[in-house]
Amino acid sequence: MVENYEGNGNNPSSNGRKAPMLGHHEGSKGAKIRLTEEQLRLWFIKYDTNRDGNLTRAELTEAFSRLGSFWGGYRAMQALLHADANDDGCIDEDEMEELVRYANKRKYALA
Ligand SMILES: [Ca+2]
Ligand SMILES: [Ca+2]
Repeated sequence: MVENYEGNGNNPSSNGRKAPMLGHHEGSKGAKIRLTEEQLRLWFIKYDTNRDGNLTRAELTEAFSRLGSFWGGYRAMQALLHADANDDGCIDEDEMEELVRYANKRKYALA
């Protein structure tokens, strides 16, 4: 007979906060903070460097690179493929939501 050790649902850690401390030994980047969709939106808006309301591929590349992506240019291209609905090569305000959703799925975090 094999006993089922997961039989009871009581989690002994549920009454005390058992904070997972992973930060110090996880690479050299330290703790990361996940960005919310709203923060991502503000982030991308910040990288609309010429303030024309559109994020070009160059601006997206910079934004993704600063998010810690080693492949900012590649990410920018992928983001455009996902979010550039009218295929004009940049993200306008209407397409921003989809861009944010795409970026959020990649789980970007500030180092
Ligand atoms: Ca722009
Ligand atoms: Ca577009």
